[in-house]
Amino acid sequence: MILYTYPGSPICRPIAMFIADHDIDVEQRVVDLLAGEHFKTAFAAINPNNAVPVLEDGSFRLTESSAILKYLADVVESPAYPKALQARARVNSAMDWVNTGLYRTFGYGFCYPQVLAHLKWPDPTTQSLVLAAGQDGARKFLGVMNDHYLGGQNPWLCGDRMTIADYFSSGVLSLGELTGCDFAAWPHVQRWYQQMQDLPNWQSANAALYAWANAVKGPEYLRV
Ligand SMILES: N[C@@H](CCC(=O)N[C@@H](CS)C(=O)NCC(=O)O)C(=O)O
Repeated sequence: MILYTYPGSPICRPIAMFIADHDIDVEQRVVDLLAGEHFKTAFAAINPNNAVPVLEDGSFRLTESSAILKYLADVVESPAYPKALQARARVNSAMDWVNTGLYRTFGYGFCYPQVLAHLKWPDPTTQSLVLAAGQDGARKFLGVMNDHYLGGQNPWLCGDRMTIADYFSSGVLSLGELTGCDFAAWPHVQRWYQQMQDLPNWQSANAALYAWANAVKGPEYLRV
């Protein structure tokens, strides 16, 4: 299989970690987003959305990070994507929650506009309003993650086992490293994020995140 990827991406890193954890034979081809390679004809033919990740398994081509994690988990029959109907539905639900809620709010509404020039709002008033709304929204999502997903007896997002929902959400939460966020106000989230970071392949799968955090270090960013 071939994975078109970008090492800093919060939705590609969880896939890289899953591949490493399960020792899957996947060639990872970096698409240089900074150089605009994703807009060139060759890659646009692979993904007309001009975005990574893309997985190829022979002639089968799959876009969307969440779907790719699920596909890979099924290929290797990983217990991280349970087969039992309701357990699987719960994982799907958590991943949709991350993709359409947490990522949109914490990533696009809060972290990215602070560290990515093309996602900053040129007008300072708009930028402040966007960040204030993003901060509020992110706090709400972190509260839900803390109290609903990880509260009680849940060591992992979907119960007592690590699932692909944990992989997926750890990539999104790790964006907080860029703006110096910590999750001390949400102790279950903080404990869970540490648990993810302690996993053997975390450092190698996320090396580009730390390089990126280092490169944008300096300004006093807004934190959650
Ligand atoms: N919904 C897609 C989103 C893909 C996406 O936006 N990927 C980013 C990397 S994190 C990208 O390639 N962006 C290209 C760009 O910013 O122009 C997925 O989950 O795979």
